[in-house]
Amino acid sequence: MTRLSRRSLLAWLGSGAAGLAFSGPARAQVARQAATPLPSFTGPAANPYWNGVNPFVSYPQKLPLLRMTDRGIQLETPRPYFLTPFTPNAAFYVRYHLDLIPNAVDLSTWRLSLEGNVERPLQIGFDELVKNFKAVSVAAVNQCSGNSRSRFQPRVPGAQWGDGGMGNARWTGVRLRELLASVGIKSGTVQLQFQGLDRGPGPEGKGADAVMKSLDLTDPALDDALVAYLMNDEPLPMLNGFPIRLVVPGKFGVYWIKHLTWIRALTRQDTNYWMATAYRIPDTPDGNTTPAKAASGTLKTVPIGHVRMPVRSFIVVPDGSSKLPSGLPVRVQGIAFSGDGPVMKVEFSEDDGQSWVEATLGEDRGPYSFRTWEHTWRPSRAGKHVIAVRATDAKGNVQPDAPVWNPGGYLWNRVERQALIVGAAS
Ligand SMILES: Nc1nc2c(c(=O)[nH]1)N[C@H]1C(S)=C(S)[C@@H](COP(=O)(O)O)O[C@H]1N2
Ligand SMILES: [Mo]
Repeated sequence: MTRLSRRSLLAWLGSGAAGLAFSGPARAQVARQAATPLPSFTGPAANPYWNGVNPFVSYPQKLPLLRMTDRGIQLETPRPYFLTPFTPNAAFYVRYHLDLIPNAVDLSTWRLSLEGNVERPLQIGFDELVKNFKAVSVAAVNQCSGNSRSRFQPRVPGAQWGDGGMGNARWTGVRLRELLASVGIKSGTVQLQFQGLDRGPGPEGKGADAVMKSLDLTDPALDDALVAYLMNDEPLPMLNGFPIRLVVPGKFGVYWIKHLTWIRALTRQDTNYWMATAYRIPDTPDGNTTPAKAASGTLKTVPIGHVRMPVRSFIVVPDGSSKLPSGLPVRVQGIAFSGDGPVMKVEFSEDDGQSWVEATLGEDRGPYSFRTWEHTWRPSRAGKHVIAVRATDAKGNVQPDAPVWNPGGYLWNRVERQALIVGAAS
């Protein structure tokens, strides 16, 4: 983090503003909507998987985002915000499972609780967390495991995300391992459980009324995990987890618990609804299976936390919303990322994935960040073109051109395409 932003946060704490927390209704305030479909959907060469036709909706601290559902709140980031490597906080997507989300947190009484199988249980205040522990920053992509679920064939239930169920930010906070060391994790601990402030009648009732996610104590992803209080050098928007959230670089967003308030050392595997029933993937290569196998009832599954986010890349512009002038070069731009080691290569195809050339990578902002890329494309002819992009990560994983299928609608990372029309010379 920049020293400046940490200093200003400390000043903000010192000013007493911390006790006031944020106000403004964040819940069930379904505000101004624009029913105008997005250009990229209606354009001559539509790619409905970016954006779709959902209405724009405004929530506190947010720019108009695409409404997926409002109970719980799910808002998708429109495509143009992915033109920059860091997704603005006000445009960052939002995903909640439950209805009762906080619209203010009083930092004078709020405490993060470290409990369970620990030597010295701790209740730590926000300002102590900021002042008494070393601040660390990491650029990391937060992606919902169901991002792009709307592509699944056959369709699966769940939020029908286009590609905007993801975002990249610079997260600043305290290393989880350092916090754990300060309370002393006792032997016999197998998992750490994380829980936030939101509540509500969950799916299936039975103990699902608070989202709780757990990771193995020995999971190397926890070495990189932060308890974050800044997002792009500002306090977290309420809808993204104010005052703190867990950040687990490389893992899907479901583990990035918002409004984090309880960390528990467990002596046995967590069997709560959010681990044992929800967010499970087939225990197969790439989490792939078939509808028939899923229906058979014999499919063995594991929590999605057993895997890291597969490598993906996206074309952001051009978006197909207007004809491209013929005879002129086209600057194609996008982003790529992987939860499993940095992106090493991004390739561009002008012929629907038949032949590939290497694109130029942008600045390296760390292994978990969006990596921007660009390519100057000179269309050889007028008419319809389908361009494509694919990325390769440091482990040698390359995006497949075959779609994945599983009943949860998780792990989509097929090669992306964009149809375009190059205008005939006049
Ligand atoms: N407290 C809490 N944290 C949560 C969730 C939730 O419902 N409650 N949803 C998770 C899921 S499934 C995702 S994809 C991410 C989304 O993060 P965002 O809303 O900040 O974009 O938050 C995760 N953290
Ligand atoms: Mo998610």
